[in-house]
Amino acid sequence: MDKLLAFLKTKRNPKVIVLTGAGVSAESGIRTFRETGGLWENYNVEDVATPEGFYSNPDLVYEFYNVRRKQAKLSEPNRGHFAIAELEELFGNNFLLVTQNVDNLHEQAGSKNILHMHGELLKARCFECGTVIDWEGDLTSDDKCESCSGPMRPHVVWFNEMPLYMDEIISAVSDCDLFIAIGTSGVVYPAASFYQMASSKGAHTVELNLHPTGANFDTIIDGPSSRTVDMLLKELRSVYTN
Ligand code: BV8
Ligand code: ZN
Repeated sequence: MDKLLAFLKTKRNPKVIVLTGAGVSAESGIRTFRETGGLWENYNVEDVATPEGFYSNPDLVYEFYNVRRKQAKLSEPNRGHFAIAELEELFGNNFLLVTQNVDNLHEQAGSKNILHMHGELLKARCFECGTVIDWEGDLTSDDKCESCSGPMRPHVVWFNEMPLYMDEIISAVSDCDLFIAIGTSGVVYPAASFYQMASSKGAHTVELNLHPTGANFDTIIDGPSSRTVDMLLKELRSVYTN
């Protein structure tokens, strides 16, 4: 952490970005994707998380997200989510949370400035007019858009679809002082490239993961995020609590 603290002492009001992945929700009982027991062990990505998969078997895809929506609704935020919300309190308007997660555990833990770049499980979107509405129950092919009666889909970004808020994210990543990736395997692009983008503009990059991913972050803290975010928060408070 010494390198991190030395860097931060040169920054009075640092702009901070946190990028989270499925690992942050793992201790809330939500399965990750690529670990043992992960989602992709039981499902073929192409069948359930691509537009082609949807068109060839919509009911399988509706059901895949209905199962995950039910699971997400039964889950509670864990200490890692709450500690990330406290990071936002520490840095105020200079803080942005970009999440790849489609659950709403960050919101439940009090995070405010959040961009769900891969969409949100508890929302549905009209295929025709793009209207996005809250959706808590099961979604099926019978459900139609209230505005134009078009068919509805989960408001989730599938593979080979453009993630959401990319312009906003890229400009924030290119302008941040501290980039913290928490609980992501760094496999999925473009999210996986953000830390290098931040680093190339002079940011200090930090990885919090159960096991280091091998990516070359400046600071690496391994362990469960329910513990490691608090470790980082303590160090950051020692520099920034006025
Ligand atoms: C796009 C929503 C272009 C769906 C998701 C070849 C090379 C490079 C790239 C590509 C390629 N071929 C195709 C691509 C592009 C592709 C991609 O990156 N593929 C990868 C797999 C090779 N990307 C895309 O398609 C993206 N779109 O590129 O569009 C385009 C351009 C122009 C016009 C149109 C389009 C879209 C990607 C979004 C796909 N949707 N999710 C759903 O959720 O069902 S991705 C999915 O993966 C989730 O969002 C998830 O969040 C994300 C990343 O996974 P992680 O969150 O990192 O989860 P994972 O299980 O992998 O890892 C968990 C980590 O947590 C582990 O490291 C573990 O150690 C750690 N952990 C576990 N427990 C804990 C912990 N850490 C801390 N504490 C713990 N307790
Ligand atoms: Zn519509």
